[in-house]
Amino acid sequence: MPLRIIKADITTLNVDAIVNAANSTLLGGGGVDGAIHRAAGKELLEECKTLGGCRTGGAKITKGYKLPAKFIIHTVGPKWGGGKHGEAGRSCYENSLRLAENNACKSLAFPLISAGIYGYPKADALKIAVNTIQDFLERSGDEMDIVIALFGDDMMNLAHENFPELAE
Ligand code: AR6
Repeated sequence: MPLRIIKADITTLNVDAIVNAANSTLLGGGGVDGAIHRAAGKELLEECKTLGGCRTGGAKITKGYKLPAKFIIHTVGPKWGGGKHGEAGRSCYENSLRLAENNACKSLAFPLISAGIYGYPKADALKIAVNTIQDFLERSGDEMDIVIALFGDDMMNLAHENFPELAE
């Protein structure tokens, strides 16, 4: 199955690329961003400093350094502000998928962008993620194996409720 929802620490996944839920400086932060920078090592920050930041909804790629993943795709999710940001959420996934495709990635893992510190309602964030990824897979002919890596049992319960056919 080209899209699955799994429970995992994204930094441990052996895939071509993982996506980071970064901020517009691309210089690190808390949440999954902090975990990725800790696991990848100091060289990641050095490369990030050369990128000149990233706008909300955009994406930039670096090497994976000490991670099992070859690449890290850094994207900046929208901050929750009451429901007007669905498009920015979608473009995070679309731009990340495009970068992965352009770098010949065959496997990709996403965290649930904006669903932590940026405060997006988790069920909405998950629907945006699944819908946007499924649209991409349909267009591209299921050429990539994609997982959404969720952190914790509560998040997995949400996945089982909303997308039982995708959740492991
Ligand atoms: N693996 C998978 N998912 C994780 C991991 C992990 N190791 N760690 C956390 N999550 P967040 P955002 C989940 O806050 O909301 C940073 O400071 C987490 O439970 O990491 O987009 C950046 O620099 C949640 O469901 O990202 C930005 O300033 C999801 O990942 C800001 O946070 C996303 O939560 C971005 O906020």
